[in-house]
Amino acid sequence: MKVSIIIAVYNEMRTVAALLERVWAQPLAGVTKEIIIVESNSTDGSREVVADFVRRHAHESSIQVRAIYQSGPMGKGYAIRQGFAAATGEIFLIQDADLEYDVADYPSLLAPIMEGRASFVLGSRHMGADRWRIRKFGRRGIQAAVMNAGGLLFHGFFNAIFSTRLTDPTTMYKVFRSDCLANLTFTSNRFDFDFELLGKLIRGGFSPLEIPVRYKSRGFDEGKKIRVFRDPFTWILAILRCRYSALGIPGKQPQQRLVNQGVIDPAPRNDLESEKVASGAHGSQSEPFEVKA
Ligand SMILES: Nc1nc2c(ncn2[C@@H]2O[C@H](COP(=O)(O)OP(=O)(O)O)[C@@H](O)[C@H]2O)c(=O)[nH]1
Ligand SMILES: [Mg+2]
Repeated sequence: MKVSIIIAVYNEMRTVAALLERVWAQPLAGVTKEIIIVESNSTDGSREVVADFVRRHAHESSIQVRAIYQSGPMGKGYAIRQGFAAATGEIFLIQDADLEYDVADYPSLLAPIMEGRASFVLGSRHMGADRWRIRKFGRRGIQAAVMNAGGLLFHGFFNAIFSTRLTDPTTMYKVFRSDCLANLTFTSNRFDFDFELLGKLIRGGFSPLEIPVRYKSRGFDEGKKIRVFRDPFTWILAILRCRYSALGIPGKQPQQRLVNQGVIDPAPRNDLESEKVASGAHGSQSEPFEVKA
């Protein structure tokens, strides 16, 4: 069995090198790892870190590493969807490029799928000790408390709309058999994609199994990219839209086609020539891609 670990990276210089090495080194019994990094032309050096990681590991046969280089940031959701389109594993696992979650949780997240007990697993931050105060943000206690309360509000809203009792619908760790996506199409580009993916998988008949995971929150001063005055509205819309609109069964709805945003290895850099390639202006390396789901 192969697991595709899909990592969205934009301006994560503080953590991306450590995260990639941890993902690489995390032992996984019984599965092959495929690491797919989607990088969006970071301005802080993250692209060079990704390119270096890919170069160093390109010739390993045990773990496949690939990068998709976008010409600019189009949102985490867009990046993950592009990763899905390139992934070849039987299991997909979404990983952020920060260190908020712990890759040591991979084995317990994958086990239920590998053993055939579940098709879809969520890593829940709300099942362990200290389960309601997951964000602390050091001295910014009030900000953290507001975020914690907001998180619970959204969880409650999601559960009410979908008639579920999930403890952590907004977790990053969404792990599922790739064939669960077979009949689904997606349109969300930012963090609303989290809700769209979850909602559509649930409507597709895959109810998630929740497994407790570790979590150490980072604050906005450490690179968090959610925009408090922008993103929550897109989440409400995404929850309502994916609960009440068509699921996107092929034949009834054309597949989402996203053209000329990605280039799969070899790594282009930030210079002019690579920009042309990355934007699909010319060159055989430029491949339009189609979201598989
Ligand atoms: N490739 C890419 N990654 C992004 C973009 N926006 C956010 N990300 C990544 O998405 C992940 C989650 O972002 P983060 O701010 O930690 O969100 P949170 O943990 O859900 O609050 C990080 O790895 C970001 O680098 C984007 O436009 N492009
Ligand atoms: Mg994060």
